[in-house]
Amino acid sequence: MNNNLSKIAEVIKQARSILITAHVFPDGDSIGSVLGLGLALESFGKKVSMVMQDKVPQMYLFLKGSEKIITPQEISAQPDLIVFLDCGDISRAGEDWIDSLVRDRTVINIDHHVSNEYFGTLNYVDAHAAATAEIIYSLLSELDCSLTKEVASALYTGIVMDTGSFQYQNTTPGTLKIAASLLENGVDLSAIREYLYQNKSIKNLRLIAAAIENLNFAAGGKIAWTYLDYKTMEKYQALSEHSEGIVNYPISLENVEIGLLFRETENGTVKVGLRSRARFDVNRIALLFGGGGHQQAAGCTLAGPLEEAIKQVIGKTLSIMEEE
Ligand SMILES: [Mn+2]
Repeated sequence: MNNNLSKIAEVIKQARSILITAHVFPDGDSIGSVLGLGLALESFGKKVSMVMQDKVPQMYLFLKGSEKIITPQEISAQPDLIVFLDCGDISRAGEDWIDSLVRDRTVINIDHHVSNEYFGTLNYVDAHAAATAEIIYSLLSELDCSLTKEVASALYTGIVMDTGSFQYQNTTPGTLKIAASLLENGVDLSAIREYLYQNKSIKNLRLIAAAIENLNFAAGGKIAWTYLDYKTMEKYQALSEHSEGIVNYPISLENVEIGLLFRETENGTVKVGLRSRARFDVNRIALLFGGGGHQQAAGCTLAGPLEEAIKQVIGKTLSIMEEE
């Protein structure tokens, strides 16, 4: 069950030391939400620790305050409140560090994934919010917090990235109103465009080329899938962040209803990204393999090997497509 945002604002106001975290392999929304809330709470005089298990990808380092995001090993303060952002369950924040920390502490869970497990002491999950950053915007207005340029830019980045620049189905009139208000509060649109879209590394383009080379089809062209094996990642010395966005290529083709990217990691596990148009719910497929996400964008991880992961996920995708 959801608590209301005013209750959550109340609990935040009472806390002195607050730890804010988000999911592993951080994306624009998780980083933007952590920074938006973290910087705003710092301005209230709170002791804030912004913690992420994985490094902030290069492309987001332009956001002011990103240098304050620390790893779990660097945590020095004992928080009296822990806030999870953009995490469907506790383990999304990582392994080995978070479980002992949440024990006996108040946990606030703010998220927009349909698959959210309501694991917090207080929960606010809005699956209709395009981004967690959208919810943070509303929370900050509950807190009567005026938006600085830094906070507005962080939240705007989260919304831009989770809506595919306001293209995806999740973009609502409310999303655009919030974006408008963020622009009014000093977001520098051309700086954000350059950092997010005109700042790609050659490694990213090499991986796109490889993914297009590996493109396959099923269900008479309604499913398009591709893969990046670890050999290819190694060949270009690419990190997982260099494969960001590639999952959108298969779904960009005409007549394709579901697009998938399979990426083999160093330890042999396979990360699967799924995208769909309005007609199919890829969250259902991701859930079958212990993952989750949204109707039109979801993900999961399989043990591997790569060929076996492809066989299993494409098999389930075919049967779900037949059902719907
Ligand atoms: Mn998100």
